[in-house]
Amino acid sequence: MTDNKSSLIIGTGKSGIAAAGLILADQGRVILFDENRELDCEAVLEKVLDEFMLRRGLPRMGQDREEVKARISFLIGIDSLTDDLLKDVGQAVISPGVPVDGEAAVRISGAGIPLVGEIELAWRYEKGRVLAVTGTNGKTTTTSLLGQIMKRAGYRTLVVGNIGTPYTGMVKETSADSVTVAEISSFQLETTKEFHPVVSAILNLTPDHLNRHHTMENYVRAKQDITRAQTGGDVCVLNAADAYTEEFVKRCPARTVLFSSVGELKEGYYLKDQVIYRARDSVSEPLIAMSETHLLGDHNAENIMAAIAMAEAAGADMERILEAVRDFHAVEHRIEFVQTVAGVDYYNDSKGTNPDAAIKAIRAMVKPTWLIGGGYDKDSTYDEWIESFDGKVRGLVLIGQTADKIAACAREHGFEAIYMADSLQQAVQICHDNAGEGEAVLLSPACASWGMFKNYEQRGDLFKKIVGEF
Ligand code: UMA
Repeated sequence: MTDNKSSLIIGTGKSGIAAAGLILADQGRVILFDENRELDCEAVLEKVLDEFMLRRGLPRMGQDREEVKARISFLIGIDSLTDDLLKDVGQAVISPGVPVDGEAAVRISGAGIPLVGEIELAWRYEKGRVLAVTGTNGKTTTTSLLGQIMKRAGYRTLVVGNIGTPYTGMVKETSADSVTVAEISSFQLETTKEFHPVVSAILNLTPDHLNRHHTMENYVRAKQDITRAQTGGDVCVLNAADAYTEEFVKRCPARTVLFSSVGELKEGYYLKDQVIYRARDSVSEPLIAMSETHLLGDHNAENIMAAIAMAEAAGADMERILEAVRDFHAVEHRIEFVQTVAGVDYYNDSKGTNPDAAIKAIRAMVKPTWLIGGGYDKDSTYDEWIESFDGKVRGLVLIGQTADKIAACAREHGFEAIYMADSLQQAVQICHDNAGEGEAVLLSPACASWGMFKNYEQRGDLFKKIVGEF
């Protein structure tokens, strides 16, 4: 902070809490703003205080807690943003889920207050190097894998960002020799300016979040902004097989490194007959076969190639890189391969807690699939999910509160292969009894787990246990 004014934190989710903790640890004052009128301010206050104590390495109780409480206040609901109150605000830190063209942001910038994204705020404190991953799909897998690679290659590595660990919460731990591996969403990129990764990657670009970005052009621009502060001394890894990223090669301010899962390259990384090659000066050498890894599918070959390219550009040794790739397992509960039983592949996508996430899982399936869905009712609609089955789903086995609602929706769309189960155990058994060799079973419920389980992790763990017992 440049003066004594407060920082207004827009949004009090994970991002806002971490940003508040960072500013408070720097002796600043924060005003927490949220549009949710039902917000439990006491609970948020406790979380902010815990975050602050954690960042300062202090015990969670004590005098410091009282002192810092005095530097926190709340504004709830859009009407609370009066010009009078905003006079005391020096900057506003906007959470990724809050639209930059929404009423709150417009009101705040209209009052002359600079809007800073959570990533941009963290960047001001960064002491080491940053490797940043964006793209429509595969970000989390690539980020996790790259994090594992950099650790294996001996670097002090922090993994942050959209993956679920706010960058502002970790940045104080960076040092001149540390490497920050960051998953960055299009929402986060809308508000970056100086954020400067030495290596970036745009994995792929297909329409997503268009309700927020309005047009594909805006969405693509936001993603490309990962290179905004990069120069010729930096590297940007791009997918040669993706029309949007391929087109960016000519305009990218950083040196580009390409990968492709669909054709050989003279320079870069490519997949041929399920083997990943590296081509340099038109000479190719095989690096690793997909069969040596625990990941499946060409989309995962792309994630692996991107992570290898980024790590190599960051100076990691190829032996260590390949060791880490061989050891890496899919991110838990996210289209996670469990095992093959009697020729049937079982996948755990318990993290598919909404129709959108579940659609991605169905799309990733390459075999006829027995799908387990249903759970807690969040008032979602299931039409698009059912439409995404696209002839691939052999049977839909339903559990939980939403079972009847989903069944009715499926029938409306002409899908009749529906089975009802009273428990996850019974649902998996139905799949096991019906699935034939060469088929797959996928737990991807499109619903939260609440009501039957504590969280999606518990649901996914039980699924894996049941499969393990077959
Ligand atoms: N809020 C408002 N006004 C709004 C929208 C939200 O006041 O218009 C308030 C809500 O009432 C709530 C808070 O803002 O209290 C939520 O903020 P948020 O939506 O930014 O969520 P966070 O918990 O801070 O989590 C965010 C990311 N969420 C989104 O981008 C929607 C998380 O990504 C990220 O892991 C986390 O920061 C840490 O960096 C999640 C996500 O869904 C996984 N990302 C999207 C995706 O991957 O597709 C982009």
